[in-house]
Amino acid sequence: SATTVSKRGILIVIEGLDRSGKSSQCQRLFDRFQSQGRKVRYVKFPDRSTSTGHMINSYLTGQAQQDDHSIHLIFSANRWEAIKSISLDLLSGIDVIVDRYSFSGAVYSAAKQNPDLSLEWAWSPEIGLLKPDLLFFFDISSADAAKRGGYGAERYEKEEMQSRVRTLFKELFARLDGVAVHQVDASRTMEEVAADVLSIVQGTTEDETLMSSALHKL
Ligand code: NYM
Ligand code: MG
Repeated sequence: SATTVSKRGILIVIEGLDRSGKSSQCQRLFDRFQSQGRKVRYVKFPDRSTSTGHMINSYLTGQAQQDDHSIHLIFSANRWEAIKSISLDLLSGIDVIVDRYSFSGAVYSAAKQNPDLSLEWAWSPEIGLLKPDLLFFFDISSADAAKRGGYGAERYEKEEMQSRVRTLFKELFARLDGVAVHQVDASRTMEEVAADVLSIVQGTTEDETLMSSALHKL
């Protein structure tokens, strides 16, 4: 008469510059988990399908202007509105792979060089969101990223901006307590990066705790 308690899923986050290969690797990992029979979900932030996502998309594509604070909080709201569903999925044993998360949220805004948007200010609305069980930072220089077919036409896709974003990612990761980051050299081939990611994922033992803890203040 043993009661079976299924293990919760793990929350995997991949962060990095535009063109660092995050989406391709998230997709690869998703396919791999599926082929192994694991229950898995792929979430991408910003989620452009919701009403906050529509505002974000209009802003990124230059169709709309927004105050820097306002758009920052909308990016954060775009995560908060999804977090309940993510945590329910984790609790029901589904692994969740997340393409960009709070870390992008803080650094892209702080990289705008608006003196009102410090890294601390930009991080604050993320406090209380779920902490990833596994966090990857795909590291690539802005010059190498730009060589990959060049940046697109969206806001922020400029080499100077990306270079500040990269510096701020490193600063944020260095300052965050209790968040372990796996830095991956993303300038290599897709196969090399995938092999690294996979070996780190396989070396991660499932957390026995019922739910992952929350992100804390900087
Ligand atoms: N971005 C992404 C932000 O500025 N704040 C955020 O919270 C998130 C999640 O949106 N240049 C920026 C980073 C990207 C842009 O993301 C669109 P993607 O992954 O290129 O669709
Ligand atoms: Mg992009």
